[in-house]
Amino acid sequence: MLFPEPEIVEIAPGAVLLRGAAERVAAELLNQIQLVISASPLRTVMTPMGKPMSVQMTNCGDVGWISDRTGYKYEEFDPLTSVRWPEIPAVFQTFATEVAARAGFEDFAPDACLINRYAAGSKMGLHQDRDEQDFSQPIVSVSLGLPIRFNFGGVQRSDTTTKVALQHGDVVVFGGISRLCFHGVGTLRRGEHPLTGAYRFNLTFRRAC
Ligand code: MD6
Ligand code: FE
Repeated sequence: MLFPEPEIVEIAPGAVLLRGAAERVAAELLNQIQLVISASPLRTVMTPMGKPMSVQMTNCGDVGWISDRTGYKYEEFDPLTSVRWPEIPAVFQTFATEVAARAGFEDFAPDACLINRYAAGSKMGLHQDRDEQDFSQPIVSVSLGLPIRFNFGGVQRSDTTTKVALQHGDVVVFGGISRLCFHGVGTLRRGEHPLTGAYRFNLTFRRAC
């Protein structure tokens, strides 16, 4: 499913960018994203501080990541529909396992996939992904549609960040000693992409349980 040799750029030890690795499956991923959204709609969530996040989100998988006034957590049921999140589509699962292996993480089997949709003005501040059970498992992140700037820091919030432009089809895999590094993305600029229109989608695959 991958290009034979996606260009691999090391962002930090344990964190790599596989440039364009999702380009050939992008249309299929986007079709499946729409199916997930039709079952568990995109929604605006509140941070524990009581502010709305600028990114809209939904999930598929055994558990889904959500934020509300009580904190960040994984839930088996979609609080909006009160039923389980849709299953992770087979093409997502196969792709995530394949790119993780390319980055050196064999047998990655995600049980959660967060779908974020960015509109012009959406951003994501520096954060750690630390709501999962097993930090030996990496995270796979897929960028689709409009480009954005990715900021990758260290284990302290104040550490300096490496900046990388994430384009349509780019995949970031990070684990190992980078697993708990702070990261975030800049503000999405207005634009038009042939496959996603005015938006950027980001899929993040995790082993949560
Ligand atoms: C984004 N990404 O690309 C935000 N988290 O829209 C993340 O927060 C992220 O890219 C964990 C691993 C990879 C990521
Ligand atoms: Fe993250």
